[in-house]
Amino acid sequence: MGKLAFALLVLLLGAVIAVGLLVLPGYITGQAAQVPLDSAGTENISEADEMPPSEPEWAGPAFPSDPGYAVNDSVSLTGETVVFNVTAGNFKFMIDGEDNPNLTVKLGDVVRVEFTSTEGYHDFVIAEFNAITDRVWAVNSTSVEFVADKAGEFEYFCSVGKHRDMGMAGFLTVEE
Ligand SMILES: [Cu+2]
Repeated sequence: MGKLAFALLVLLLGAVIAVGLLVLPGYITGQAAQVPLDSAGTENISEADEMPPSEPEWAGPAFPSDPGYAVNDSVSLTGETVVFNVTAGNFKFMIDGEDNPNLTVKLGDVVRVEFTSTEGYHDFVIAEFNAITDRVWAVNSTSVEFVADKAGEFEYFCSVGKHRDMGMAGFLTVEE
């Protein structure tokens, strides 16, 4: 190999390495900067990871799967249907701008929850009544209806990921 060819090869290698050093770190940090942030400034990675679009249809939580309409015989229906329009975001439920409001109904009421995700991927669950909506992405709606056939205080929550622990929970009070 001639000296000139060797010098050119060295120059070429040097140029390739220099470009690699300059471009690669910028590329990597550029990728990292693209992690989506929610309004609170926290990283949104886990939520996106929880439900890749290719995941099979959710089979539902491991709660008893009796139909939600199995009304306790000793409870007489009031004939009233109470409708709650609940929206969900990261990471709270809202009704009329109030976060995780206390819901109150009477024993024997039919309860209907009209549920809309305005941000992220969520559901609405009250395990004791087997009340479980579909899981929906923003902006989509679903609903669930059940009979409040037990008196007491029952937690409603989002069963997606750790959303319940992250603040997506409140209470339904069923008054006798
Ligand atoms: Cu959620």
